[in-house]
Amino acid sequence: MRIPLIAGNWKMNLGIAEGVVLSQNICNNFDKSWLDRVDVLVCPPAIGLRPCLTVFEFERLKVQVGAQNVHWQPQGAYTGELSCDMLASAGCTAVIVGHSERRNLFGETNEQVNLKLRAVLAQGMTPIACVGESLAVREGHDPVEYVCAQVDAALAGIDEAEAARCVIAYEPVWAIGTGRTATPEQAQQMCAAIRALVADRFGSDVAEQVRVLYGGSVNVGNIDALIVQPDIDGALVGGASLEASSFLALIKACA
Ligand code: G2H
Repeated sequence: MRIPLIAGNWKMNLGIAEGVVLSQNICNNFDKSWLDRVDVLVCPPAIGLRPCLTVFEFERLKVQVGAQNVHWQPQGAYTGELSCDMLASAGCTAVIVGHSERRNLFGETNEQVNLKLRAVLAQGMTPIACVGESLAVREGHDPVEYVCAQVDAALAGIDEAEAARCVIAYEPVWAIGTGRTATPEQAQQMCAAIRALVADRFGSDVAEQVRVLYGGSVNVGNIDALIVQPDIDGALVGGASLEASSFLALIKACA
């Protein structure tokens, strides 16, 4: 039985003070019994990781913090980058890798996503590997084949135990921040295909453990129809994670 995961991706929003206020507002209205049924993660900008985690720790609320990106090398001359060890030292337990904004705006390749995912696993943290097709791929090609190739590349070179610790987030690029969501059926079809691919590569036991999230304009109005899909194990949430009220409503809907 997979426990759903609601992960908030704050992207490049909220400075330290604003992030602490949002974290405190999440705590103030959080029903702790939800955590019996759903895992909750927030991914602030890197400077907010430790301050936000301090709020959750002070309130004794087991909300985890994760990073939005990482470099795969342990240290060295990589100006502006952060290593897995650095993120772990800030209390991070998860890292988003291969978000479409990283792929499209910063040229991140499938090979780099794989290096990052393997470094995150080696550190003992949870990688959240993002995959998803553009509108051009959805309309002109085979989106399932395209997305499964991204998953295959992201998970290359890892073993079954490592694969079972991965989270995969299906985020169709055409649904990100656009207000346009995939229908629950479209999302389910792709998440099922991803799970089938994991089963083919790592076995059905691993496929039953891997959490597959949906992301792309998830909000209070569409979460109910998404979370009841058998292969959707939660959501990676951008815009709706920036307000405590909407983020809490999403958590409650999955609890
Ligand atoms: C997709 C998602 C979070 P939003 O990028 O990863 O953002 O919910 O704003 O579409």
